[in-house]
Formats: sequence, C-alpha cells, structure tokens
Amino acid sequence: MKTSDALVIDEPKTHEPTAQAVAEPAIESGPRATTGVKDAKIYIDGKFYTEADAKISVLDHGLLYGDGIFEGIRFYHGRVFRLEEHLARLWDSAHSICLEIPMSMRDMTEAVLETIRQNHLRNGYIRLLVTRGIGNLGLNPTQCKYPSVIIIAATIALYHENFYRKGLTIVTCATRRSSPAALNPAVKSLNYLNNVMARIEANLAGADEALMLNDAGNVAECTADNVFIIKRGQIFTPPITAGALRGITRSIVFEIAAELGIKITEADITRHDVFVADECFLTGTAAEIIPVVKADGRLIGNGKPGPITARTIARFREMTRETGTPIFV
Ligand code: PXG
Repeated sequence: MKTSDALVIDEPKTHEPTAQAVAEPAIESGPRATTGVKDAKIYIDGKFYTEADAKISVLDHGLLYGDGIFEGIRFYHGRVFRLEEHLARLWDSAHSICLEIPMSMRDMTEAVLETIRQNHLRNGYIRLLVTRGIGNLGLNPTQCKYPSVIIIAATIALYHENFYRKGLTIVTCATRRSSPAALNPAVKSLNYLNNVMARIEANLAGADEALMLNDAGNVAECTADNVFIIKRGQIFTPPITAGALRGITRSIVFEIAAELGIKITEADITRHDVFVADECFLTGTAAEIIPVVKADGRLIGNGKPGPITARTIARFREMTRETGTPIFV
C-alpha cells in the first residue's frame, strides 16, 4: 500500500531518548495541508469549500463547548465501509444529546458519497461532524438554531505497517473513562478531552496507546479503540457497560469470531487479565485490528502478535475489500 503521501497517525515509539523537539511558529504563515488531498473539497452545510475557506464560526458551540458529535469512517476500493452502522450511531449520539441532525439519513449518505467523489478518492477516511451551531457565549444551547454538518475526506489515515507486524505497547493511564453517570462514553461527542488527556499520558510514558479503566478499575477501552484479549483459544472484550464505545470494528470482530467458530464473550476484564492473556488486540476505524504485545512492561503471550489475532486481521481485510456502499455508481 502506498503510504508516502498518507496521513500517518503516528510512528512506533522507540524507548531511546528523543532528539530535541524543533520549535514551530505558533502561527503558520499559510494553511497547512491537513487532509492530504490536493485541492481538497470540504462539505459544510450543503456546500463545498477549499481547505483554506472551510471555516465555521467562533461562536459555534462545537468549538465553545465541544457540543456536537462525530464519526470516523473508512472507505476502501471505492466503497464506504459500514456506512449504515456509522450513521445509525451518529443518529443515536445526536438523540442522546438532544441534537437534531438537520437532514435525513438518506441525504447524509449522499453527502458523504458526494464528498468522496469531489475529492477523487477511492481509499481514505471521512470525518463527519455535527456541531450544535452558532449560539451566544452562554452554554445554554437554546439559541443554537442551526446545527452544522461538516464532512472532511482525507487520504487514508494509517498506523505505520510496523505496528501491525510487531504490535503495540500500551500503558494503563490514570485518567479514567468517564462514568455513564457523567457524559456517557457511548456518545461519540466532540468533547474528547478525557481521551486526549489519556493519549498524552501514553505519549509521556513512551507507549503507543493508553489503556483506560472505568471507575470500578476494570478495563474499558483505549483512547480511540476497543480492547480484546484471547485466553485459551477464546476471545474476551469488556461489555459496553464497562465504558466501551459500541465500536463498529468491535462488532465486526463478533461476526468474524462466529464465522471462524471462536467463542467470544463480553466480560469484565482487569489489568491482570491483560497481563496474562495469550494475545491482545485493539479495534477501531483508523487502527482497524492491531495487535498489542506489551502492557505496563509485561509481555503479552510470547511478545509477538498471535495466531487468532492474525486470522481476525486477515478476515477483516477481506471484508474491507469485498463489502461496502458503492461510491461511484
Ligand atoms: N473507542 C473510542 C473511544 C473511540 O472513539 C473506538 C473505540 C472504535 O470504534 P469504531 O467504531 O471506530 O470501531 C473509537 C473510535 C479516528 C478516531 O481517527 C476514531 C475515534 C475517535 C477518535 C479518532 O479514527 N473513534
């Protein structure tokens, strides 16, 4: 796969001391390409804008309060992968936060497909946002009459291939997954600061990802991925009630396990269970299915990606090649 012009999310971490960071100017002299698409077209409320002109108001509550929702979606070989599931989850997130999406699901489907066509892409990543819209400086959203829909298409966002071959290292972070009694983590809201803080902890620890626990001390998930462990040939993953997002890739692992005849169970998982697992992997739209080989300094299994993980990845990749909503018809 060609990766040279891709948005690489991250490079694998080494544990050697890093070179002095190069200071960047606080304000750049010109817009920096962020989507990786030449002459990118970004959808905002029914119109397409160049990257430089794609702007929303500073009074949008999406910016002022993180008041809004989003989805990250992939498309492969001219087909959008699991679009219906992503839109269903978007609508659920909206309903939960009393936000009315200002278009039908059918029109949203067309807007997503048209955004990809406008950017002349066959493989890539979609970031779909619905913000509460422009209001006054108070947090009460009643003034926000017009939610905004933003659709950004980007060249494929990948982890470096080394991650898939060698696996990730993760650390448990002190930042807990928020309790469902606060902002329910099932809502894919624009307020991801909790996860960003966890991600910073991983960076500071020199790890590739952070394992987030819930208030009970059980494993919830990682900062943008669901967690799975394998023990004696069976797959286990925390239930949604443990604070895991109802991941689309997570649900695909259940389908694959059924196909392969591997038992899969939702169960509360502790850090100990992760340490003593035979295999571990993470799932997410951006990461796809990616092995984990070390947690808090403990090797998982023999410290190499395991066979059930490899079979699951292979089947997942087949699905991305063979299924999806056609973009060009
Ligand atoms: N947990 C959380 C907290 C997430 O935000 C997942 C699990 C995986 O769900 P899916 O449906 O993608 O299998 C997510 C995914 C990105 C990105 O760039 C994705 C997410 C959040 C932030 C960035 O793909 N959500």
